[in-house]
Amino acid sequence: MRLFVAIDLPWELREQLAGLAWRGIPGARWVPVENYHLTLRFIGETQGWQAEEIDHALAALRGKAFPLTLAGVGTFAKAGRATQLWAGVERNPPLEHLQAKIETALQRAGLAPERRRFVPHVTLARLDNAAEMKLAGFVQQHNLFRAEPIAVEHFTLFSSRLGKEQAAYVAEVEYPLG
Ligand code: 3AM
Repeated sequence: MRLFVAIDLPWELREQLAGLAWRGIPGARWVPVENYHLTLRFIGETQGWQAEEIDHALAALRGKAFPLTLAGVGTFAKAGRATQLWAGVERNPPLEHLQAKIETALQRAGLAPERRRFVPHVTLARLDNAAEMKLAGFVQQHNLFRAEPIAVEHFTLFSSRLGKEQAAYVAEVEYPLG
């Protein structure tokens, strides 16, 4: 099973994000509204027994509910090429704290440490050779985007099945935050 841990987003917020999707960027593959999420930790392929240990570790974690606000848009690039267009997250120490707790729990469950710095975001589109000018225009246009705050009251272990067009995500387990 291919797994990741993420924050599931309420429908109202998803619809607001979908409102940002814009046809004017050739090379952008927009994420469908049902797939929007905020990744806390990518896990990857796991065996059944390991998935169980991961579930136990996450279930044992005690975290607090907190508010979260999506704001701004940006891009990630690899080797000078933009690969992802995303909506950002306002500075959020409780979110970082939760992410760190999840990282610790998963390492205890036997996963290798995540080397990449946590940059909270919601991917809006994946990019294949998208024109820089169009991306810059998009970022400029939506720079002031700011959603209503949401209450994060659980986090979710998702499985992901890679499809031809888009991945299909299934919420496997929800872990409540107190
Ligand atoms: O939340 P986003 O969309 O940024 O790109 C994948 C997605 O990120 C990422 O995990 C999230 C849920 O699928 N992902 C996929 N393969 C990955 C890998 N090998 C990966 N992240 C790190 N390493």
